[in-house]
Amino acid sequence: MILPIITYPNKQLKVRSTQVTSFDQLLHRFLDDMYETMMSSNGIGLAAIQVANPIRVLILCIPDGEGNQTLENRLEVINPSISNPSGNTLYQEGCLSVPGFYEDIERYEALTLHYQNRHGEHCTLEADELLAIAIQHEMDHLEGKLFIEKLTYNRRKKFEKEYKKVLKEKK
Ligand code: QAP
Ligand code: CO
Repeated sequence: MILPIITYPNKQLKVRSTQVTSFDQLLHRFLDDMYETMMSSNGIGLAAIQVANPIRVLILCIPDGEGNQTLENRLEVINPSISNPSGNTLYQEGCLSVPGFYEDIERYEALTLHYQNRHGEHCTLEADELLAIAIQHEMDHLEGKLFIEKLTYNRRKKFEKEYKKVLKEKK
């Protein structure tokens, strides 16, 4: 089932998400719905809060070298935390909740991700490149933060101006 995606400036996006404690069929169905929703909107990452569910869940599907989003790269991340962040990198980010706007954002270049999978099993992953960037972007959603909050004053003003146009065109 494809779920509606909440877009800025909806205040629900500011909510801090809470830990997942049951790894049951309800969660599995929700993860499947998130995946269908992300793929149908051409996304590479989605946090549960973006579909109005404030739980510490995010999914990712980073395209391979040929630009294909394969099932092998499908990643379901529950109750994540990060260790060993290193380096810095700039990437032009976007967000399904801020459609039509892209801007360079600074992130760690590499990190270790600790998380639980859909069965509640504890997992660890070494991430770099786009995967590391996407993890940081999606984990910000769990804290109620959007990438546009990392913009400088002037770039934020540029965003507000451009986004007004996006909203007008959608009406
Ligand atoms: C987060 O973002 C991300 O504006 C995932 O019109 C972004 O999937 C992780 C999208 C950059 C790493 C680097 C955005 C689709 C998708 C739009 C997305 C749009 C259509 C964004
Ligand atoms: Co986002």
